[in-house]
Amino acid sequence: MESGMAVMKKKTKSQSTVTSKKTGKAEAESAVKTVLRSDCFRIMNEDGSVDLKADPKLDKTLLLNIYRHMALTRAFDERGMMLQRQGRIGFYVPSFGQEAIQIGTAATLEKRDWGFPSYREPGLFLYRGADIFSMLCNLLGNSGDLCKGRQMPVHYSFSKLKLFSVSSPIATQLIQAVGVAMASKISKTKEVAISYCGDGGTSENDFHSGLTFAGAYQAPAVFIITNNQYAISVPLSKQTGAKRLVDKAVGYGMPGVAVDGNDVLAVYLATKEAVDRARRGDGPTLIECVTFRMGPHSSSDDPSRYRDEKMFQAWAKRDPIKRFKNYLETKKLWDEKKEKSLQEELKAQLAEAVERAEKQPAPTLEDLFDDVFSELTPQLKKQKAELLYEGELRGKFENTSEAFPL
Ligand SMILES: Cc1ncc(C[n+]2csc(CCOP(=O)(O)OP(=O)(O)O)c2C)c(N)n1
Ligand SMILES: [Mg+2]
Repeated sequence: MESGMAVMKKKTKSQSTVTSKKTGKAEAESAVKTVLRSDCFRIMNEDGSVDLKADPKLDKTLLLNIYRHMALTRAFDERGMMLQRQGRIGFYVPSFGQEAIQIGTAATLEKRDWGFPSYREPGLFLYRGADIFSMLCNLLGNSGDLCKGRQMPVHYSFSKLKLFSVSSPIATQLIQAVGVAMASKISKTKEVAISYCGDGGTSENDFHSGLTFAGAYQAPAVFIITNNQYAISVPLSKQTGAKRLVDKAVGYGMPGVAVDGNDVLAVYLATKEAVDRARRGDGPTLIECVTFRMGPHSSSDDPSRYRDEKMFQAWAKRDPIKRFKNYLETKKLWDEKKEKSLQEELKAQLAEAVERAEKQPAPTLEDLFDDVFSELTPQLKKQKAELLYEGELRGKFENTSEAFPL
């Protein structure tokens, strides 16, 4: 079966006639170089090779765990897109090409720290140990979902892992993170709050409010901007007049670092320094991770209408997983045999979880009324009785599969 990435690529190619402005290969290459600015901190060269003098010599177990979770995130995204294309789920948001940012940052956190992801960070959940079965049940909206199917797909919620529920309105998670960080400072627990938003998210008031408070109160917070060049179809050039998103840090009185977001070692080191600084009581940091959104905005989007295929090809050469694999191979920590066995293991793990998740029954109609009020209001009691009566007339679990795709 073709991978989700391959499917996206093919689709883009066949529809590339829609693109109004064509870029030559060389132009695309130079456009990538302009985006991956020279001020971006990086450890690995674009082919994955590393100047051994600059090798951070991270622990072998950590390196392999990072690689495994980057591969798992890719496999999960591919599975999510395939399930959506097959009509088995209604909606999915892939994070293709952004694995280094998700896993490189997640790997710096301790168990006591807090994560406030956007909808494009499945890897943060996976690295913190979220159960794949539960994540799939969220996508299916069934009774195995911890939110009993009452959230949108990809809006995971794992409070036990100290990961806040994903919210759709962009950048709202930043002010939530700052609130938790300020609580940590007041109660001296040394817990750090990390939050994520996109380049588009930086235009939101919540970005401004969050960073203003964090700067003023020196909250132990780390802000990750995943600058993937697009907010749905809106390119970065239409998002801001700023030359670099990281420059916004100055206005909020905090240090800012720009990182090559396709270099997992650089992402890890920059975030680790920021997390350590926050834990020491030295305040917040803004990190701009520069990358490219390799997939569509969501399963409902068709990027070939506003992006040139050649940009995709130029960025594919800097694929963060390929790049890190090359590094591990150079250090004799990885080879094709290990790769094959990892891919087979991930495939089997996902297939088994999908099979189990699809067998979970739908949530009950009663579930709609739970968990909001300790006692239902008279109006809700009336609505519940009416709905249950209607449910009985129709058959409680009517087939709603015709309703997809959304
Ligand atoms: C407050 C708000 N405005 C608009 C939207 C619609 N919307 C959903 S995603 C998105 C683009 C966000 O882009 P970016 O922050 O760059 O994140 P990315 O999707 O690239 O990860 C928009 C405008 C929304 N969800 N919330
Ligand atoms: Mg974006």
